Amino acid sequence: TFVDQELSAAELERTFIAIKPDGVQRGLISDIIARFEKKGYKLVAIKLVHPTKDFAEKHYDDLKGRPFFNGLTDFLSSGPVVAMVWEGQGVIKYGRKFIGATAPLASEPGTIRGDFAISVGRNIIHGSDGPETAKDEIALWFKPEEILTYKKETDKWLYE
Ligand code: IDP
Ligand code: MG
Repeated sequence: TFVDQELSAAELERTFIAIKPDGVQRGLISDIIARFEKKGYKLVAIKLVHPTKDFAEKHYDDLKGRPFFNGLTDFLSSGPVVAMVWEGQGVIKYGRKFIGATAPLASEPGTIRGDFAISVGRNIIHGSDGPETAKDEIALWFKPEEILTYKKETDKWLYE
């Protein structure tokens, strides 16, 4: 039966999602989590972290040298962040669709940034932009033992 099957590699795809300090302060944690949860994605790791400036610079390493880098890393390290790993088929790409465009005013209504944010420097959520960054970001934010593998009864209603 399905429940005894091993999950396929696609179903085990994982992405790193973070609710930035503005999303936490504005009380948007549950709205954001609900969207991933209701889609059918599986939460496999979660913690509240207050990143240091140094850690924020590591996270945004690829943006070093951009004019907004200092403000961005100051902001990410300004308060608690909800760090998560979500798992499921297509979760990296679909997670980005859920989030919307980098600039909230360019994000469609129905997306997280489209519905809840206005300015690019306060766009409330981060999501990995591809398989390589997902792998690197998960490894940066989580120890392997903090990421759980488990079955949900609903898996069989989500995947055929
Ligand atoms: P992403 O979060 O949609 O992947 P990136 O280009 O990776 O966008 O940039 C990371 C973060 O840096 C953005 O989410 C946004 O908060 C901030 N950012 C990007 N471009 C600008 C800008 O032009 N001004 C201010 N902040 C920016
Ligand atoms: Mg990015």
